[in-house]
Formats: sequence, C-alpha cells, structure tokens
Amino acid sequence: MIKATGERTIKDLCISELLKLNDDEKKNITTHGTIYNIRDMGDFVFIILRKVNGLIQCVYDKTGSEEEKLALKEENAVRITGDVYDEPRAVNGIEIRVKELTLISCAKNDLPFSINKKRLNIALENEMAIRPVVLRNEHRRSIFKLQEGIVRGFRKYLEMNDFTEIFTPKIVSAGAEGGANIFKLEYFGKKAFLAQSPQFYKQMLIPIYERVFEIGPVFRAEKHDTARHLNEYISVDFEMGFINDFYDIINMETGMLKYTLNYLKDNYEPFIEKINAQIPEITEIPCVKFRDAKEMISKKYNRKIKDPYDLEPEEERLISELFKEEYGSEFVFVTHYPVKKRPFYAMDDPENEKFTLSFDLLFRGMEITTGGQRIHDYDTQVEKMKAKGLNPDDFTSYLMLHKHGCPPHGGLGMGLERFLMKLIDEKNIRSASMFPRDTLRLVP
Ligand code: AMO
Repeated sequence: MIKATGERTIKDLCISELLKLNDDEKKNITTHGTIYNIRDMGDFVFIILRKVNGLIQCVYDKTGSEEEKLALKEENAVRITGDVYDEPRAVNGIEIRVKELTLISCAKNDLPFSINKKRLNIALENEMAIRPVVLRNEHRRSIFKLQEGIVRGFRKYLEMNDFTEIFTPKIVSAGAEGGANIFKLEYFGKKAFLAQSPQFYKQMLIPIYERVFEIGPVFRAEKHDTARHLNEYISVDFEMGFINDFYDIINMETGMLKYTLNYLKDNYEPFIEKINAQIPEITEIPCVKFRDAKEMISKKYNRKIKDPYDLEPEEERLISELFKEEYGSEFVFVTHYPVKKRPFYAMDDPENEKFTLSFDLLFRGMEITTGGQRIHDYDTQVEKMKAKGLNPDDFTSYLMLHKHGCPPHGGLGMGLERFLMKLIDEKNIRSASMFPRDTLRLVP
C-alpha cells in the first residue's frame, strides 16, 4: 500500500538550491524546466530553462544521442543531469553543463510568435486572446509575481496589526455600492447579485473581530470600455473598529503601503528589474480636502470646475502632478468627498454636512483606494438610507450591526489591478490583470 508521508519525492533542484550548493555537491545534479530559449553556437548550444522563480543557463555540447537532440525545442519540458559551474555572464551567475537530457513532455505546435524576447512587440488587444502563452514570457510572468508580492506584503502587514482574514459571499441579495453597475443573476427563483464589494460583511464583523480584511474578487457591471475599469477585479478591503477618526485608516493604509513597497524591494528584486518598475519611497503622504484640491488645480492649470461633486480622471492626474511637483509625493489623499457622490454608509462631516468623512488615495495620477468612516448609529443610518431613497427594510441583516451595538469604525477598498498598473507604469488596467474580464472578454 502506498502511504503518503509528506516527504519530498521530487529530487530535482530548484534555483535557490542550485545557488547554495558547495563544491562537493555541484556534480551530477538533476533539475527540470521548460526550454525558454535555444542559442546554437556551432559546437555547443545554450539552453535557457524556465524554472520556478527564474531562468537558468545550461550548456549542451551536442555529443548526446539523436533522441536528446530532438528534444531540443522551445517549450519542451525536460529533465537535465549535469555539473554546476560559476559563470558570472549567465543569468543567476551559474550554468549547468549538461551530461544527460531527457524529454518529459513535447510541445506539439510552435508558438504563434517568439516568446523569449525581453519586450514583446504585440498589441494588448491581440495579447489578451493568447494570454496562456504570452504569460510564458519573462516580462509578463514577472508582472504577476509582483502582484503576488503586493498581496503578500499587504497580508503580512495586516496580520502584524491583528487583522483577521475573512472570506465573504460573492452572491448577495443587495448591492452595497449603489449605482447601476451591478450584475443580476437568477438564484433558485430569487433575485440575486454579484457582490460589488464586501462592504456590508466587513462592517458586520467589526463588533466580532474589531479588525478584518479580505482580498478577493468583486464584480462591477461597467458598460463602458475604459483603461481603468474591469468587470471583475481584486479588491483589497480592510475595516477597523474603535477609530478616533478616518485619519486612523489613512495612517494604517500608509503603513501598509510603506511596508509592502519595502517588502517588494527586499524580496522581488529580480522581477522588479525585469519590468524596470520604479518602486516609490514613502516617508509621508500629504492629505488635501476635496474642495481645496479642486480649487488648487483650477487655479494652477487654469481649468473650469465642471463637476463639483466628483473628480474627473483628468483632475486626478493634475492633482497628482501638482503634489508630485510641490510636495515630492507620488501619493496624495483627497479627503472629505461630497455626500452626493458617497454611498449611504459614509458618515457625514459634522462640521459641514454637505461633505463626508471619507477619502480617496491617488497614486501616479489615478484613484487606487476609496475609504472613510462609516455611520455606526442606528437612527442616523436609517435616516440616511431614506434620504438616499433606499428602503431600510431591504437591509435588515446589515442593520443588525447598528441595532445591536457597534463601535466607531471605518475602512477602505483598494483596486489591486489599479495599484499594480501604476506601479509598473502601464497605461491600461488589462496589463495588470492576468485574465481580464471586460465587456468583450469571457475567454481565456
Ligand atoms: P469603490 O467603489 O470606490 O469603493 O472601489 C474601491 C476601489 O476599487 C477600485 N475599482 C475598480 N478597479 C477596477 N475596475 C473597476 N470597475 C473598479 N471600480 C473600483 C478603485 C477604487 O478606488 N466599499 C468601498 C470601499 C470602502 O469604502 O471600503 C468601494 O468599493 O481602485
């Protein structure tokens, strides 16, 4: 009978193990990978293997069997036995001189184009249809390693600050964010929706865990194709109780960003280098009131204020430009958004009830986060729902939070793809989503 012990059964070495070998261990090692690139030098061949977390150079002297030579084809999966040598000119500083090469799996068809270029010259529109192969390219693969690094950094920081990780339903009975951008679905004879955000659930969990976070997909039925909207995106949400004011949330986000950007620099350097991503340094992030920000850019760039209730994308760009120029910051918090544009759960500013205790974070010209303090008093919440034309009876389970006691609290939601897109200086959000969902795309 086979008994699983949990011990490692695959003896092939990964890159980190290859780099740690002492001289006695460098002979007759075995490793595996996919052939990323082949360069025929006449007497010998350079084989670049694509492995977990990077590339490794192998040298094959062409003295092997016919079978071995036939295995030399890009995207074939192979196992290699050989000796490891230091080679400063090679990627990772080592190379493997091949003694034996075994074909594990053969690529039936050639790729539609050469995948191993440093920069792929392919239009985004065409690329999206063939992402399963395009992602084999090192540049593209690195983008989503950075995505992983961002999420790991956020998660580590939130864990260090006593947040509980939660997983909330994505099939829901009511929209949390208002507006028309909600997907409807048929649910066993009932009307249901795809969650626009985990807003209600993260708030409901405040009296229970005090600090919660979730990183997961949310859905928005945006009907227009823009470079900054997806129909499904990853939302990084956190919510915290016993706050003094919304600056506690702003500070928590600033700490999370500082930690994560340093975490990326310490742990994701090879990927940052491949993408040539410029990772910003944060010491402090300036905060500016919505109304003041509007006026500042109106004055500086001689623009008319068209929409007094929201920021146009061009205004976000200009506010970022101004704060970069005058305060040296690539991030800026815009605070106190008008009540008119904020959802019913946003707390009004007691000093001016036309505005809310809420904020957006702009990074390199674009909104990446929305957050703020929430209403925790039952009567105030019911009243505000009515003022927004909503029926409190439709929200009885959400209102249990307010009815049965809850501390002052607030939180935020960040669009992961928007943050990544700006971090790697891409113009279209689809470049920062592995398999983007937009109005035209359900496949791949
Ligand atoms: P909001 O609706 O502003 O707020 O969304 C929060 C953040 O999510 C990102 N985002 C999107 N990214 C890609 N495609 C979209 N269609 C899209 N829509 C939004 C943006 C935005 O800043 N519940 C609140 C958050 C909170 O207050 O906790 C919310 O969801 O980066």
